[in-house]
Amino acid sequence: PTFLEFFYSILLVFKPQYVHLCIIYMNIGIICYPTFGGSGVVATELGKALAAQNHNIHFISYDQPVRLDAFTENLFYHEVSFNNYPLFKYAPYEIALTSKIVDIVKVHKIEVLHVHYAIPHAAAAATAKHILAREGIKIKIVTTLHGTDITLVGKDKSYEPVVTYSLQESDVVTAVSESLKKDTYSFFNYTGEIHVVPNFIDFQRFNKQPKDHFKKGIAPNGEKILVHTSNFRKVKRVPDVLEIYRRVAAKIPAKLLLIGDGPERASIEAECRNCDICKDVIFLGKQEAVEEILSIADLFLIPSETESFGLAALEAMACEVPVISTNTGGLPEVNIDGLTGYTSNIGDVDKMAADALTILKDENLTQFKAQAKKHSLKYKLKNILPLYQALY
Ligand code: GMT
Repeated sequence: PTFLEFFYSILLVFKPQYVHLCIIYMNIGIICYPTFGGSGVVATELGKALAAQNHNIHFISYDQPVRLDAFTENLFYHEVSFNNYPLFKYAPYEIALTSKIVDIVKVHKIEVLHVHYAIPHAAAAATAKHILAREGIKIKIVTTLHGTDITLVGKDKSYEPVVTYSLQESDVVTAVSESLKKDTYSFFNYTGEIHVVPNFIDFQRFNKQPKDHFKKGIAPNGEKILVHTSNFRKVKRVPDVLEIYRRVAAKIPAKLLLIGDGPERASIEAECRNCDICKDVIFLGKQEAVEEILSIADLFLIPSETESFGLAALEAMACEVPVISTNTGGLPEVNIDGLTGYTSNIGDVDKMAADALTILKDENLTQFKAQAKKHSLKYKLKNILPLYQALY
């Protein structure tokens, strides 16, 4: 390594909080899904943190990212709009995105494109890179894999050639957990390096807040409060959440709060209305201030079939809420079995309920809460941001 690289590595290890001082401010394009999903949240929070360090950040997406809520002079949003002509059966979003990337790179002198999610973002970035190269403009692509792009979409053989090509065309590939890195190597013919950069938390926001009045309203008789947050897709196994809750509520007074919305919600809610637990299960829908609800929770349930990291679990832990999860994907890297909660095989609702009851015992709960919080601190923004900056 050069002297500067050596100096930088030392700084990164021992004083990561000062790393930004030796970085030249860059023009960075961030391409992400704008929705409530974890990949959009990570991309947006990352962009905001980079802008706070004086980089110029340009978000490119089809809608304003949900967490991009405040004005900053060096943070921009460029909407990808496209017309669907009668000839097109499907709107050509990827082509509109590619053209937008080319335009923004030229106008704003973007040096690095950080794309979140392989399909179609990394593929569009790769095409844009080639178009720009023909005009003598060089850009670098950092692709971050978030999970479903690899574990679900990527496994669909019809997407495999494009995902492999997108990985090969990226200058840097990152994955959010060791598990996702392993899956990527096993599903795709990609031999380049994959850097693991986990999800992170902004502890200024995700902290246990004094919300006792709110807790009394939900659980007036001191019932334990169980919480689940998701996009209600099949992969989240929300029926397992209800089964775990049913077993817990049979033993101790408890309430269940369900946050989020998605394709499975209507049927699950309808089914819930017809059964005995209905009055103690509250569907809250999409919520902005998740941290306020987590602040009154005693236990977080995430029995997903696959989860590359589990940002929702980490957000819960940051608010001192222990976690019951499956042991799939990156979840065991986040939820440490026996310390921050418990992990189980997919669908083993009996064990998950028994573990939940163990955690909720008054003599155990305080310790589990403290351990969950302590472990979550490993993922503070200050620790993770320099890892991306070093890659840029
Ligand atoms: O959880 C989801 O279904 C949303 C999904 C997404 O693509 O936005 O989240 C994925 O990325 C998050 C951020 O890296 C991870 O924390 C989630 O674990 C991951 N979801 C799955 O793997 C199912």
